[in-house]
Amino acid sequence: MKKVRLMRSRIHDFYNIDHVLSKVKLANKILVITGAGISTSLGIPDFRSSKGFYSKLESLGLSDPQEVFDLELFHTDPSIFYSIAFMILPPENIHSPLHSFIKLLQSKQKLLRNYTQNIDNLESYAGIHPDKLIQCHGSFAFATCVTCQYKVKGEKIFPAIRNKEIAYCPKCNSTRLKLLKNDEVSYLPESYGVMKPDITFFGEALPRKFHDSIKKDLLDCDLIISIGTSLKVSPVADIIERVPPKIPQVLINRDPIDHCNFDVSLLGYCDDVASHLCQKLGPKWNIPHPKYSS
Ligand code: CNA
Repeated sequence: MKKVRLMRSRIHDFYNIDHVLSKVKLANKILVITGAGISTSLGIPDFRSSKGFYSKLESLGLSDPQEVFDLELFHTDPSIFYSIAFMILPPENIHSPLHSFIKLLQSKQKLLRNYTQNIDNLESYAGIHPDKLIQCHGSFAFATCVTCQYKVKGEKIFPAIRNKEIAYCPKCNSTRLKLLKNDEVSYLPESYGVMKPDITFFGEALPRKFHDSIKKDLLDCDLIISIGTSLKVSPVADIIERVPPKIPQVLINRDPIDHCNFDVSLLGYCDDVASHLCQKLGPKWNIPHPKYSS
């Protein structure tokens, strides 16, 4: 476990790990914000760390790695996304101890909502209830045809992703092939009949569920815990700014976050920090460690 370090305090009576422990004990409406860091222990790279996804893309010669998730570029050339998506393809039936920690908060009736920026859908394997979960940037759970909106389970397009091939819509593909054969290719958009995973690209609106919930949850919550995110992507990053000042805010992250004013920052690997907290919270706070779901 990396050393737990305390940073600046926002309000006077909430500034150390003991305060976090007592607040977790008392709270019953915890708003948990999560990001890629809660899945890195399973081998899924995050985006912005030195060994993250973006650094890998840079070595592939992409000038701005975020372009891979640009909606316009996807329509112009879906092969770019499909050539690298295998790198972030989520494993199935697996979750981290940190996912178990969130599930434990839910089981103890303490979880108001988990706002996750992750697209790996691992929260569902951990048993986070759909009502308790906002997948702010969508997920790989489903994929939709950009032409006819036909929807399939995400797993259906995983083989194509693994093979670095574009996944085509089972309904539109025969028309696409016919049009191509008839030499009408110049009229055919590159993305005709292409399946797009239901993840939110830059240039797309966040799912409605996010906007419907966040306003009320900010008024209702009694503790915010932000875990494994650099908080660099709006509007999720803005949640922290919008929290009423009386609500204590805790960060659990490997690296410090300097642009937000958390009351307490517990710096370290989130699985370890969560285990440490649970150990201190007592014997009824056991988080299961096996990473595979039963
Ligand atoms: P990010 O910007 O890459 O930040 C990740 C943060 O997590 C960094 O601050 C790291 O210090 C921290 N971190 C990494 N590993 C650990 C760990 N084991 N314990 C604690 N902290 C750790 O990623 P964000 O989530 O902030 O950015 C939002 C993007 C990332 C969303 O749009 C996601 O869709 C996207 N993303 C998701 C996944 C996934 O679903 N697993 C993977 C990669 C990227």
